[in-house]
Amino acid sequence: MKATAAVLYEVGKKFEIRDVEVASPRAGEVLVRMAAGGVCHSDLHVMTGHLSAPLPAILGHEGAGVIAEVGPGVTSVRTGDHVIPLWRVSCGECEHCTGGRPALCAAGLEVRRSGRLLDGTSRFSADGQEIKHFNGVSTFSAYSVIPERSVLKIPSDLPLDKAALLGCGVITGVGAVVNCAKVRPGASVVVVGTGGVGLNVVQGAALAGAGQIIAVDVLDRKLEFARQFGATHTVNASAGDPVAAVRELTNGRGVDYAFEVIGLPQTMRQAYDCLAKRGMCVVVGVSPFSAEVSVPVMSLVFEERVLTGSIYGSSRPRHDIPMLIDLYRAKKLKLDELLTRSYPFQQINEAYEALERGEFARSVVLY
Ligand code: COD
Ligand code: ZN
Repeated sequence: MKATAAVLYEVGKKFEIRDVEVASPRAGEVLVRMAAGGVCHSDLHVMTGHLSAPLPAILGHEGAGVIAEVGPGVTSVRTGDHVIPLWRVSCGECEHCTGGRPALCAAGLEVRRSGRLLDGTSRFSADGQEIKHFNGVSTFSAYSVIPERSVLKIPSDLPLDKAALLGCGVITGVGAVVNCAKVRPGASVVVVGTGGVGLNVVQGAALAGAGQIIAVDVLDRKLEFARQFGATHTVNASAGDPVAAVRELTNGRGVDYAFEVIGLPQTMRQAYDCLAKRGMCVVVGVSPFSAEVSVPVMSLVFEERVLTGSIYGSSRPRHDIPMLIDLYRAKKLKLDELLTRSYPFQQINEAYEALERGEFARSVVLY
C-alpha cells in the first residue's frame, strides 16, 4: 500500500513529505494507522547529526494509532485495537528483559542500529530504494509496520493525541525519577532542561513527593511550564551560573537528586555539580558517540556521589504505562497540560522548527 510519510534523506535537511510504499506486515508484525506522532528532541538530534541513524529513514518514536492489519501469528492485538508503539523492542528472554530493564535488550539496540525490523529487512521503500525504520516504530508515517512486541494495547476511550505522549516523553521522564533515582519523599531535586521530557521529570518528582524541585532552563517560557508541573523554584541558566544559583537555593548544601535532560556534557557536569553529599545525578540526555563527561574523583569517594544514566525511564513499559494511564485518569498525571500545541502532519517541518525555538511544552503531528 502507499502511505504519506516524512522521510529524512540527509543530516541537515528537512523532512520530505511524500508517498512511500509500505509492505504488508510479516509474521509477528502489525500495521498501525497512526493517529498522532510526538515531536521529541531525539528525532531532531538525528536531523542535525547530534545522534546518528541509518538514512534515508522515517523517524518518529512517540505516537499512538489503531491496528489496521495483523501479520501471521499475531495474538496479542487485533484490527481496531488502539495502541502505543514502544520504541525499544525487547526479546523478553535475555537477562535484561527478565531482570526488569527491557530497554537494555540487545535486540532493541540492533533494530535501532540497523534501521530494519527484527528479521533484518525493511517494510518501507520509495522509488525502488529501501527506506529505513527508526527504532522499529517510525511514527512519522500514516501507516507503519511495527513488531507485535513493540505495540502496547491501550483503552480505546483515551484520546490518542495525549496517549501518544506516554510512549516516550512521559515514561522517560517520570521513569527516570521513580525507577532509576527512586526519589524519596521530601528529597530535593534539580532538573536541568525542562522541555517535553524534563517537564515529566519535574512532575515525576512531584508525584514522588519531593520537597524542593528546582527547574533550570534557558527559556522563561519553559520555567513557567515547570511551575505548572510542580517546580517550587526556577533558575534561568542564561542569567548566570546555574550551579551557584542551586547552591544558594539549598543554603549551600546542594540537592539529593539532579537530572540532566538536554544532552550536553556541559549541562551534565552542571547537574552533577549541584549535588549534595550522597546525591545522585541521572543523565537522561545523550551526546554524540565521542563525547565524554568528567567529574572530580574526590567527590565520588569522599562525598559518595553517584553519576548514572537512564534510558526509556529505566522502565518496564508494559507494566508502567498502564500505571501512568491510571494516574492520568486520577488527575495526578498532567497529560492535557503537556500537549500545548498540535500540527497537521503536513506541517511537521514547522513543528520541528518550533521545537528548536522552544515554543511549546510538547506537541504532536496529527494525521
Ligand atoms: N541550560 C538549560 N537548559 C537548556 C540549555 C542549557 N544550556 N540548552 C537547552 N536547554 C533547554 C531548552 O530550552 C529546552 O527547554 C530543553 O533544554 C530541552 O527540551 P526539548 O523539549 O527541546 O527536548 P526533549 O525534552 O524533547 O528531549 C530531551 C532529550 C534529553 C530526551 C533529548 O534531547 C535527548 O538527548 N535524546 C537522546 C536520548 C534518547 O534517545 N532518549 C530516548 C528517547 S527521547
Ligand atoms: Zn523521545
